[in-house]
Amino acid sequence: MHFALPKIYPITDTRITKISHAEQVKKLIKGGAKFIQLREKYLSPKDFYDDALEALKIARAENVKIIINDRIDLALALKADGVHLGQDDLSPAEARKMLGENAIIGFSTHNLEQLAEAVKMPIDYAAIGPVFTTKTKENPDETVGIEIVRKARKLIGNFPLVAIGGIKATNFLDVLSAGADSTAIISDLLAEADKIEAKLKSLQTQLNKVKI
Ligand code: TZP
Ligand code: MG
Repeated sequence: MHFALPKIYPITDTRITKISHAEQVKKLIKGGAKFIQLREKYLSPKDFYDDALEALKIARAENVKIIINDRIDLALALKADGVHLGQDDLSPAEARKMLGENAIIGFSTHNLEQLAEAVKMPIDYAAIGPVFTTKTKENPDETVGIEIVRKARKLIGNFPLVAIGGIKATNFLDVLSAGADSTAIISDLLAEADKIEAKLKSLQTQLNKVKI
């Protein structure tokens, strides 16, 4: 693997924050983020492209990696570091063909069957979720619970695993202890736009106090 998954994996959201992806990236980088996913479900491709291009410029200058949710085409046009794909997006195999060996490709799964299939694909990490109830995703799959993280870890050995969905300051350490390499967090990190940096730092402080 050519990159290390951070234990805290921030994902941007313009509806929650009411600020641009670029502004969120600035704040997240100040908070210590090294790897960020841009997730945009509502802006036009053009508006998202412009915002993401700005975000990428900021990230590049700080050696921070940016991957794009859903859109291989935009990832390619933006020369982003990779993509995160869902079950209904173009496949990871297609993404690998288009983006090349060095791209970071993540893939979402919602149960152990999908996860078992995912680890055979040309991906850099698999995500599983929603672990807990989430309000951020429209029409989320069924909540899988923390137990599935333990089962997922047993099933896939040391394959890189991200847990997502309803993860917050009060439960992320439990999710990491259950076997996730990384916890992807949206609303708990972004709820107050002017506190994003402080929030990420406080998560990191919590993390530094324990051995996981
Ligand atoms: N995939 C599964 S749950 C989810 C996604 C994108 C949303 C996670 O958002 P939050 O606010 O951290 O629950
Ligand atoms: Mg998707």
